[in-house]
Amino acid sequence: MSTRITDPALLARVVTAEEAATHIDPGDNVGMSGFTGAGYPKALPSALAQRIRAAQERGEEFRIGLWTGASTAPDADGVLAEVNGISQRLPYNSDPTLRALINAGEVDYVDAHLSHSAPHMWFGFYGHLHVAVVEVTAVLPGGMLVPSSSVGNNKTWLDRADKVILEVNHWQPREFEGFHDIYYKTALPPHRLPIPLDDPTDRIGEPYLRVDPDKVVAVVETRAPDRNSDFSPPDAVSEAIAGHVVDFLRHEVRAGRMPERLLPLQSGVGNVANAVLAGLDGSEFTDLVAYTEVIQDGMLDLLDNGTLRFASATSFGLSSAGVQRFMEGIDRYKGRILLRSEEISNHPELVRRLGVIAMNGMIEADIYGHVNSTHVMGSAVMNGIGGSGDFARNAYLNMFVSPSTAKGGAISSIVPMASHVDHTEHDVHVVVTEQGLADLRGLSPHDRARKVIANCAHPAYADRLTDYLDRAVAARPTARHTPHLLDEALSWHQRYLDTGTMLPAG
Ligand code: 0RQ
Repeated sequence: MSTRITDPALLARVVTAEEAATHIDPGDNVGMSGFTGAGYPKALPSALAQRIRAAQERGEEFRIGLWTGASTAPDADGVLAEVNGISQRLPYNSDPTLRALINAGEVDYVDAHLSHSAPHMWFGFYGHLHVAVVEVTAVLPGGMLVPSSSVGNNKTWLDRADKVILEVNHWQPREFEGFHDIYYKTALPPHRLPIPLDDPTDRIGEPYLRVDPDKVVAVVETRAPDRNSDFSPPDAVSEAIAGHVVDFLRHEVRAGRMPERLLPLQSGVGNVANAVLAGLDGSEFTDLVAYTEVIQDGMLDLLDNGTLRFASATSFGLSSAGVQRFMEGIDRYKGRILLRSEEISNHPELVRRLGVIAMNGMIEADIYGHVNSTHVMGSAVMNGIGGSGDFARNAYLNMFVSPSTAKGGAISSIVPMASHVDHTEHDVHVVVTEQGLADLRGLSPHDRARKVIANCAHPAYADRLTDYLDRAVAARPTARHTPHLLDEALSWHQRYLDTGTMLPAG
């Protein structure tokens, strides 16, 4: 197995995952690799979960703080959540077992902007990092590491942790060497300099992560796949959403607000985001570039047929079929895909300067254009804000997309007042559902509300929303800028809650 480790000193540190797990102690903060189910450690978390369970059986408390790039998988977050071994989690989670513990109040979840996670670690906002556990593709002499299918916060975890455990995954293609661009010239204020990235295709760093070999306490070899969740095939609803988005992009080009090759695209995670990319497939748009976080299957399609020329991201988020396609054609993608640290892929200044078009999913939008990306019924977290705020707040143009209803039509995704706000009316440009698209730029709150209801609400809810707005306007003659009937707005979600079935699955 050891062909992937060519540093003799680090080769000598190869141990089993169980031995490696003994380097993690109760109360440690552990920085793991992993982003959208890609590049997370495959063996160490299960071994650590066993160690935690054994300690619990002896009556000892054993929990860790778990920090990552973004989401991992059942064999990382999931196994640790099953033994209730996580006390604090940041910056993003989508694992259902861990989500249930977070929503039960058992785990402190710090739902942070992804672009903040590495700098906030460096600023000392999160406390001390004891151990880094990072998956890599290969270990080269002198502690040079070929990263794997995500970069996330790995640079920061490797630099800041007292101890490092490396997982060398032979399942990850050795050809990954050259797919990464790790920027090391970051500094803390007041010594920060502009990041010299002028175009999404620019290389500004090095192809390798670096680790101080003296900090490496264990190396584990694995051969296990990433999470590789499959996507639902686009249905009529997601195809309609994609159609509205693509028509709107055409409209923006015709209006002279965007070049024919558009501006760099960012697309969020999930089925709807993937379907929007599928909507660009077969359109007249070609030669586009992406400056995004995650490369989902839809982006591979676009790269394959020339719609997309280049994609900069921090991670893959492919289905099993997508992985197979990527692995078979890996040489074709080399030079057209670059993975960066998430502090660069999501950097607000770069997103603003490059003029990114940001397209992200949402849970609900209110009539005035406040968007909730994270909380069902205002209280139960679904996944987290992830990179949606990094991109939306700084984008040239942002769009939030969602079916107009959830749970088989039982819930309206357009509501009088968002039950939780991640993106405010000041940030949100365009709201899209299968019903239509509301372009909110330059509109007053009242006009935004009429447009969101008319264009985006499902017909089963539109009249109720109009009635709400009419009565709010009538009832608040001296507060008509953004009128609300507070009791009614706040009780809008209560009838769903009363049914007891609408909270996210744990
Ligand atoms: O739950 O499967 O249990 O029924 O939310 O909803 O419609 O499948 O949509 O997969 O596109 O996810 C906002 C969650 C949308 C995602 C969100 C329930 C719905 C279903 C998923 P079930 P869909 P998607 C870059 C950008 C934040 C992070 C982000 C997300 C589940 O896009 O996590 O944007 N975004 N990052 O039933 C009750 C509603 C609901 C609702 C949806 N109004 N009420 N439940 N659901 N709307 C990537 C990263 O940062 C890593």
